[in-house]
Amino acid sequence: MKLTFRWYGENDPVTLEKISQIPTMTGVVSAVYDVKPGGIWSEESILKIKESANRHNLAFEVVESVPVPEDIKLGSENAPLLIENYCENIRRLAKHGVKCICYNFMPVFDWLRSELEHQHSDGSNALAYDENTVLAMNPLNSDLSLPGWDASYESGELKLLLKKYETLGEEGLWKNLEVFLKAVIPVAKECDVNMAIHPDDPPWGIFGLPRIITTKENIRRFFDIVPEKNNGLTLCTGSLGANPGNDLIETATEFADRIHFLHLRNIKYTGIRKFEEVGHPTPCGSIDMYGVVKALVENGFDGYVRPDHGRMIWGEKGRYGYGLYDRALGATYIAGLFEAIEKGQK
Ligand code: DNO
Repeated sequence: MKLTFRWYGENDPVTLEKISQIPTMTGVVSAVYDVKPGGIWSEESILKIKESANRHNLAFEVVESVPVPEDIKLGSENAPLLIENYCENIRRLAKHGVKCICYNFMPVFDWLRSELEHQHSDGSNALAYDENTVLAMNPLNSDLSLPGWDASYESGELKLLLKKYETLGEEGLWKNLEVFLKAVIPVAKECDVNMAIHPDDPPWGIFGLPRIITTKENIRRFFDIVPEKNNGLTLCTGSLGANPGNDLIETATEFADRIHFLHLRNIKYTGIRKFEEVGHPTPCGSIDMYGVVKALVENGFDGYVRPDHGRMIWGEKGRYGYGLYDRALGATYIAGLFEAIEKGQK
């Protein structure tokens, strides 16, 4: 496996130097942040990330994310043109050494949380989710804003989008995903890039929005649309694992050869559709981190791995989920898990 760390670019307070000091770190996961979804990334911007990373002995082989614009997900009139732009981004990224692209097909919202600074008793804080609180913030019935999403949409625009997706429904979204995959995966294959869809977070529909990358059965359906290795998955333990009905070990075992990117995050269930994010090690939460890694290693996983969201600890303030300290602790824990499991196999 290759241990990586998310880096939000030159303005990220978690600098490349700090990232490079984390033991066994091999590369950054980043993106071009100043182009709107659907636009084409300049080679200059791509090269700039690569060269900055390389100056710190870090590779830039994973992009998270090349966002899929709403018009592709909705199958709007301009979807074919936007899909062509998407393919062009794959070609350009491949040309500069990118080997894996993470993206998602979640309508409107990417991740959703009810709290960004949930206080833990030890003085740390983290992201948390409580369905009752989230439902009370339904932007269709209220003007309450969702934590993390306040500035993203005008309320009128958001309501319109929600209505369009309600009409589209799950099968409509599957259809548009199929159109996208059938155009994009052949290009990825030609460029030797692995596409890795991120599961929906949380993995169920909300506010009437369809969500489809939610269960093992749906992931199997997703793979069957284009049965190529390049049509792969980002296994995100915290996202899929938010539904205790999702057996992560079974999922890891069945799909190991199609999992190109692994997001390791632990969460603790505190009720029905209620959880908080915790430290990465298994005993901190409800996810069997060891079990997931073991299932992957035993089934030949050899992809990229990154610690996902960390708590804010030691007084750190920063981008929610993406501070340095707790993610760095997570990284060394992950490196230890892999070393022990891989050596134990021999
Ligand atoms: C949240 C991340 C997601 C992820 C996208 C991938 O912290 O895991 O925003 O990057 O869903 O497209």
